[in-house]
Amino acid sequence: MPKRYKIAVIGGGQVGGITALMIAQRELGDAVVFDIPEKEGLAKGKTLDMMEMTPHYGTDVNLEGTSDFSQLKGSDVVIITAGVPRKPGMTREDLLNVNLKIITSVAENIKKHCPDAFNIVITNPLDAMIYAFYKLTGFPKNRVVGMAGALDTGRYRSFVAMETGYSVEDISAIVMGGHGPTMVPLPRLTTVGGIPLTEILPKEKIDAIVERTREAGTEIVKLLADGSAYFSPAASVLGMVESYLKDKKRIIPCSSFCEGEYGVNGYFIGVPTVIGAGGVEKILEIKLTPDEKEALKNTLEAVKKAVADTRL
Ligand code: A3D
Repeated sequence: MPKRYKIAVIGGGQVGGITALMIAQRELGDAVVFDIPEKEGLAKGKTLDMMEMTPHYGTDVNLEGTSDFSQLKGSDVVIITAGVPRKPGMTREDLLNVNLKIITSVAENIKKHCPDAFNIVITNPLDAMIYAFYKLTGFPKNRVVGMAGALDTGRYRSFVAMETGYSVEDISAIVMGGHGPTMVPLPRLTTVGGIPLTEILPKEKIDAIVERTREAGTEIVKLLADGSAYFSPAASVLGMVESYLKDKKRIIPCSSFCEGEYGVNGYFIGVPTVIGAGGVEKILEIKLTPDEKEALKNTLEAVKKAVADTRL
């Protein structure tokens, strides 16, 4: 029988709200937006407003806001955006203590009410929060994944498009590693319409793009002055959700649990990940140059430190 999917969005703030909006625009499924009791009105108000938007898109989806976890029962996908975002001058790690408490409560409740869902964590510091969610729920590794690489790669592709003037559609790239300044964009594997980027732009320009990508989140935090990016993070998670629900088997850089891949054991880190009906179906291992390997080792140290701070 044809099925209508149910997608739970935890946290109805900026990222959660825009994610629900995009789910409705793409008619991916019905969405339930969960927030704390003090923000239930916000979740209900935003989703009602979006319901009243659907005639303009011609999309038939049901959207609801709630502060009752039991309303999430039967969700196929859970997207976790609950948590405090950065303010200017803060690193993602500064959010650890407050967001760890939030993730702990979310994990307990998701385990109880949505034991079979595919879970995507967005809350920062991502490298630590995805690990915490995995440990606290005990869910299998194929059903827990972090959204970071999709966003970092999208940012990098935008900067390449801005610099070259060519269509963003034709820019294919990958950014690996942790979600922070140690991330590893890979210019060697970047192509523009099939042509290596290294043949299109001089080294200094590519280096500048790599640097800007590493600090892209901070660039937006400084400009907004009161929170972090939300449009591009929401768009980035949508591709992951769609690939899972439609079994598309897209290769998306995701924070996936590695057990030996790239020499990483027992940590989530950004790697090329195949997402299909089985969730995280496979991590693709590519041969890295010695410099790239070194950069990955460096980013793994940052991930390990963030994870150690969770004491889990
Ligand atoms: P914001 O607009 O403040 O929304 C967060 C929402 O979470 C608020 O509505 C809160 O009420 C809600 N919340 C707080 N505690 C709970 C709880 N226990 N259960 C459910 N909901 C709760 O922030 P935002 O949407 O801009 O950002 C959300 C998170 O995503 C932050 O931690 C950001 O740092 C993070 N983020 C990560 C990325 C990545 O690429 C990994 C990108 C953008 C944002």
